[in-house]
Amino acid sequence: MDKIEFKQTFIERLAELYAMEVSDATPIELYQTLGSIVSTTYTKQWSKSWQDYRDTKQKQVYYFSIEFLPGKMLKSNLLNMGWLEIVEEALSELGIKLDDLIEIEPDMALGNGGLGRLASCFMDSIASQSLPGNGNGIRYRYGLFKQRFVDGHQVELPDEWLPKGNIWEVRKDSKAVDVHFGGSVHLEEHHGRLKPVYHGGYTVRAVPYDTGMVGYKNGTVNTMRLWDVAIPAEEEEHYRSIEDRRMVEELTSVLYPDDSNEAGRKLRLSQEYFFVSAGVQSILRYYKNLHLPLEQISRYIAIHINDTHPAMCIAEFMRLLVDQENLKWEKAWRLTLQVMSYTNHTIMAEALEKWSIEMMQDVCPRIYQIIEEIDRRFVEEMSTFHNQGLIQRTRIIQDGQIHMAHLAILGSHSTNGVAKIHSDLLKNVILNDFYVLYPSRFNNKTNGIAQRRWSQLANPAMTKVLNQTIGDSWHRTPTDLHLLMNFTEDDEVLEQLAAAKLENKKRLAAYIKEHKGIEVSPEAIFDVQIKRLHAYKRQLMNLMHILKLYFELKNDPKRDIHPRVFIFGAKAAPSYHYAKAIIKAINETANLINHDPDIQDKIKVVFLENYNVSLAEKIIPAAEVSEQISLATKEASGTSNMKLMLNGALTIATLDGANIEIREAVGEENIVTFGLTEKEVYRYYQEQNYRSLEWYHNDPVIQRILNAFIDGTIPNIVNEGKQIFDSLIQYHDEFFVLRDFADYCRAQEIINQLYQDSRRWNQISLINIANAGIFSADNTVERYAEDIWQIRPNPSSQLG
Ligand code: 26M
Repeated sequence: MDKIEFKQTFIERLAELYAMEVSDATPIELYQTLGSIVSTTYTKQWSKSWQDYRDTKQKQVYYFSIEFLPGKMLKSNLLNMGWLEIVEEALSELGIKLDDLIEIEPDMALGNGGLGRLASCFMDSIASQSLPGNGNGIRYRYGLFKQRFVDGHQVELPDEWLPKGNIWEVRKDSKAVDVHFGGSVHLEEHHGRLKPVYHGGYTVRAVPYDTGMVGYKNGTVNTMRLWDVAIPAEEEEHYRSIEDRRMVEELTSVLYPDDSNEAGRKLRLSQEYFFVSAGVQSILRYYKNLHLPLEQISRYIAIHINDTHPAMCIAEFMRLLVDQENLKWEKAWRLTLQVMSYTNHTIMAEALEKWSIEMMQDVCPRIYQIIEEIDRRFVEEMSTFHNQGLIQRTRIIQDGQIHMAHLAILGSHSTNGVAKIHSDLLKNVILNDFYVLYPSRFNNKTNGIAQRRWSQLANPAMTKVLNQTIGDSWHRTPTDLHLLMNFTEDDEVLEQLAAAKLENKKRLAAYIKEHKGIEVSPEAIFDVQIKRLHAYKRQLMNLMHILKLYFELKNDPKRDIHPRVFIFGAKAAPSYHYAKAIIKAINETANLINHDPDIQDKIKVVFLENYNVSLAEKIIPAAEVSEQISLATKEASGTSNMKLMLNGALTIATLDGANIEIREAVGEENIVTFGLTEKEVYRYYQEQNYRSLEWYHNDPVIQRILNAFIDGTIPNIVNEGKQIFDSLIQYHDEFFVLRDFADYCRAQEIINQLYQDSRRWNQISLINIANAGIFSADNTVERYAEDIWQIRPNPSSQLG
């Protein structure tokens, strides 16, 4: 499609849809028109992709995830179709700014953070690598809450994204499946086999909404299938009361907003079974239509379990094979292991999913029976070779609870962590008992990011410099960013990259002015911490360092520091009071410092509201310092670290998660690390000799800062300040904030010094960009495809 053709099509489509001309149309109408052209264009490739997969019987992976976090899709679809530039120019010739239309689309925010965003980065890369892969999840009517600040407190508002119209989804009533909940089950003998007989309970209909996942200039369009719930027409009489109907509707109404705490709610378990059962049933229906022997299903189908939330896939697959397809248990179990694989995303104990037997029996009694049988056979088989201690620690059902991670590991052929250190911790510490039993199942797949979204799409200024300097092969081969290493001494390139950064900083400064009314200088260092608010991520340590600088400047207004803007973006789970206290403390500190004339704008603190994918796309290109300061061992991988380095930010980091691999990639001169190491953290655990109180008593700087939380220095935080103070002193500072604080301040001073030498800084920035290529999710999914899923690129995709 060329520009003239596109303009023609645009004018025609606008007339067809709205009987309007460009000059009369509102931005929403223009957006809908553009979206309609984009989606009708890729629809042909979409049906061709799945027909290819079906007709040539290619093995496909199904990525089961209770969260997907794609953000906005218009620009990324344009980019991947190779249309971005032409459309931008054509629209501008029609007097339309593409960026204005892009802003209209609501973010699809059906995820909390890292895990959901990773799933969406994978969807992009799977399609871009021409791999036959599908997403399977839930179409929540409300995504992650919208965050507002009222007097510095977080307030949550519902995310009503659907009424604004989702132009990308296609409802497929003909592909609906039924899911049964509740009631009771007993087994009856039937032709020499035990068959389940169901009593009571209720059946709901799962209706899929499919969204095209457009690959990067390769003609591949895959499917992300999200399930909505409906009452089956023939079951209407069972759902007479309003309560009954509401109970059904509730199933897909809202995303649980907690990414750290397993609350054990029945509705959550029902959501899990709902999308698992719908997904697995529809996969099996597809496979049976291929008319291949069931025994060979693992040659054609792989199912990936993203964290334990979809772990019931294992039991549901067994149910269908045994109850419906009449396979022998042993054969069904062999197939299940071959088909299933699992990724672990956290070692935080409170996030590990467990369900009580009663609740599982209540929600899906047949699934409970099957899990019980898996557990029984495991204990029986292991008893000949292994000691009871090991068996009791690894079995699925313990103390009346079902351990979902145990189910996921025992019922799959692969368990992976998301960064080297994390995978090693799984093997050697957290899941060591399982590693002893099944060493070959364990592997690492370091996370990656959708590189094109986080460079070309979010940062056109930098992209332009890169294209002029090293060509554009890095668009498809991200490791070609390494070509930039030939320019570490090229002043012109260094200046151009710095100019691009300055341009992005100016834009962010304007956004900050508009949304927060805070004036920040684009000459200041833009220091960014963007991620969910969590104690282990230690936003509090960042805040303490800000207070340290503040007190130093109050004492000595001439103190020589380069002006800095500290930028935060973070949502706290609504029930996570401690995290909310930290938000309030940051907001009040921001107020205090930003309005203090003594500070002369040397430090500014900006907490941007409602951090989401779209806001990330505004902040990251302008960032110069990337705060990755979790306590070592706690952040499984992190992915904002990768996005920020790709955009030329310097990382200030603990040796945690993927930070370690970032350091390997850039070299230790080009990252600033600090803090306890994994070994030191574990030594403290072993010897139980960390006394945070001593660090408070022995360090006057820490004392002054902590006192500020309780002595009124930071205003309006009487309760929050006390809660924070107590967490560090009375409750022993679980995440070693005081222990790491001095070293963190040392690292921050290195950053300050480095920035004085702008050439050196620009070089380091360039080196970070140059070495970000290995963190492309294109690479990551290639490893999954080869090592775990055993799927290959579609031979008939049109690469290039
Ligand atoms: C639990 C209970 C109820 C509702 C939601 C949850 C829940 C949701 C998300 C629990 C955990 C969830 O995700 C954990 C997560 O996001 N982990 C992050 O995964 C990223 C991708 O692998 C990593 O980069 C991060 O380090 C890791 O924290």
